[in-house]
Amino acid sequence: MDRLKELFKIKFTAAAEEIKALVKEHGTKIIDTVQIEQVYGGMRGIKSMIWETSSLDSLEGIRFRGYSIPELRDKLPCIDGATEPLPEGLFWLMMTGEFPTDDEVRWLSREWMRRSVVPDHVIATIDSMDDSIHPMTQFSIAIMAMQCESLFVQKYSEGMPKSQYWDVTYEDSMNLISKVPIVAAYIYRKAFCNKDIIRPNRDLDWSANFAYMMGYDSTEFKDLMRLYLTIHSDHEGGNASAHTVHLVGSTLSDAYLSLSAGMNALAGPLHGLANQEVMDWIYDMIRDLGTNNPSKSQIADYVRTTLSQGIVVPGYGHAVLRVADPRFIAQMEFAKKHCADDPMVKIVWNVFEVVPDILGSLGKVKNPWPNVDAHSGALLEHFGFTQHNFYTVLFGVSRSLGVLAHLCWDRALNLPLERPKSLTTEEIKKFIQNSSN
Ligand code: HAX
Repeated sequence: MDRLKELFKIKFTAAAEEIKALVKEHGTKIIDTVQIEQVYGGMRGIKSMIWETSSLDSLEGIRFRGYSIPELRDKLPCIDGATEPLPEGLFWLMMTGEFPTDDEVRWLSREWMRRSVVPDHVIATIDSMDDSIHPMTQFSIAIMAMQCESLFVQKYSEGMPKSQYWDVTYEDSMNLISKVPIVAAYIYRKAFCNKDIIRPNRDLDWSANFAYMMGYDSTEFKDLMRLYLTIHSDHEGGNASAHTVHLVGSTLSDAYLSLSAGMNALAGPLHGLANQEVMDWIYDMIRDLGTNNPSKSQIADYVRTTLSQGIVVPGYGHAVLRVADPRFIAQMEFAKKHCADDPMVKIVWNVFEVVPDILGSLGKVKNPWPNVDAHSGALLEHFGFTQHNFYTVLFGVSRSLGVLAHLCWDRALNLPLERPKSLTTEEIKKFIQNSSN
C-alpha cells in the first residue's frame, strides 16, 4: 500500500469512529431550520451534507482543511524551481489533513505520471467527435469512455464487501486524476492545433506536464497552471459540480460516472462556463464600443446595457460569497507580478472597479463582487491561450482533485444514498395554513 493510501486509511478509520460516536450522542440535535424561501430558492444555505476537504465562509472565502488560499500558497510545497505550490500537495492535504513533505509531493507527481496511460479506444472516441462539439462535452464523454477501466465496477460485480469500497475508489480516483490532463490536452491539440499531439514529459509535475502537453512550455505558464489547478480544485460540497459528483457517487456509481456527471454541471454558464462567458462578454464589449481600450465610463455604460437586456454580468456574484473571491485576488496578484501591463488584464481590473457599484445599486444582487471566473481568461490570453471555449475544461481538470478526494471520503465513511425530501406547492400551502391555525 502506498504512503498516501496508508495515511488516508489511518485518518478515515479514526474519523469514522469519531463520527459514529458523535451521531450516537448528538444525532437528534437540530442544527438548522429551513425556511420556505430556501425550499423555493435553490436550497441556499441549508446545512444538509458532509464535505470534509474544504469549507466556504461567505466573508473569508474558501478554506482547505482549515487553510485559506494565502496560507496554502505559503505552506504547501513549492519545489524544484516552481514559484507556485504544486496541486499535488493540496490533494495530499485534502486526503489526509496533513501537509506533505517535498518528497511526498515528488512521489505523487511520479505516481500520477505512472498511472497516466489512456486506453486507445478513448483516443478513438475523442477522434470520432466533431470539432463543433464543445470541448467540455468532449471531456465529459472521454471520462465516460474510460469507465470500463473502473476497478470499483469490476470488484463490485465480484461481490466486494462494503469495507473495500474506499480502496477501489482510491485506485479509480488516482487513475482518473492521472489521466484527465492527458485527455484534456489531447482534446485541445486535436481541436486547435491540427491534431499535432505532444507526448507527456515524464520529468514534469502534474500541472507543468499538462501545460507542456497543451503546447505551453514557459516557466511562467507552468506556474500559472500550478496556481490555477490549485485554486479551482474544491469549493466545499454544495456547489453544483461537487454536489453532483457526491450525489451520483452516492448511488455507488463509480468515480468515472460521478466525475463525468460533475463536469456536466460545471459546463453550465452560471457555474464553470462563466470563465468562457467572461471573455466572450469582454470581446463583445470591445467590438460594440469600437475600442480595445474602453474607459471606465464606457465599461459602466456597457454593463448597464447588458443588465437592461436581462443578461447577467458574467464573473460577478456568488451563491455563498459576500466579498471579492480570494481566488480572484490570488489571480490578480499573479497578474500584478507577471503581466501588469497586459491590455486585457487592465480591462479586467477596470471592470472590477466599475461593476460592484452598479450591481450593488440594483438592490437585489446579494454579492456584487467578482468570482473566480472574472480573472482567469485574461491571464490565459496573456500567454496566448485564446480558445475561450476550452477554459472550462481547465477548471474541470482542477475540480477533479477536490471532488475525487471527497469521493474517496464518501466511500470511506460509507455515506449513504442521498435522498432529500421534496414538497409540492400544495403541501407548502397546507403547511402554511396549519401553522397559522
Ligand atoms: N449580473 C446580473 N444579475 C445578477 C448577477 C450578475 N452577475 N448576480 C446575481 N444577479 C441577480 C440574479 O440573477 C437574481 O436576479 P432575479 O431575482 O431577477 O432572478 C438576483 O440578482 C439575486 O441573485 P443572488 O441571490 O445574488 O445570486 P444567486 O445565488 O441566485 O446566483 C450566481 C449566483 C453566481 C448564479 C449569480 O451571481 C450569477 O448569475 N452570476 C453570473 C454568472 C457567474 O459568474 N457564474 C459563476 C459563479 C461562480 C462559479 O460557480 N464559478 O464556477
